[in-house]
Amino acid sequence: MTDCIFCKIVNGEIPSNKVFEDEVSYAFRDINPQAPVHILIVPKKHVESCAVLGAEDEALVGKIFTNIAKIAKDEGLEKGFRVISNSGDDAGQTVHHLHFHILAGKAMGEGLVP
Ligand code: DGP
Repeated sequence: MTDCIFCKIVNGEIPSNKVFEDEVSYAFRDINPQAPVHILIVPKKHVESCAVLGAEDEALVGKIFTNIAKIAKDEGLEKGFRVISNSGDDAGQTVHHLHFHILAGKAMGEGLVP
């Protein structure tokens, strides 16, 4: 998509602090970190959110999650990390390109919703 920020990050039109890349996904540090470690991993292909995933995306999402495990290992997140994907307005999704937040570096407790 031509006006999508994350598509522009994936294709290098907007600079980013890259953490990891493979053939289907790209991971980079969030511009507005909400934890000491805050990484976003996105599919290279434009997918709007979790809400539109279909059977054809199962391998892609599986690969993204094994990549999350790799990133967590490389970043030394042995003490734990949280993975969040906001989908739609009520969830507070601001960038409409599927992304998974990887948050770590502090104790976050048990609650998920403020
Ligand atoms: P969400 O609210 O789940 O849609 O999160 C979008 C995240 O994307 C938010 O934490 C800030 C981040 N973000 C937005 N624009 C940019 C950008 O240009 N570069 C980087 N690195 N992160 C961005």
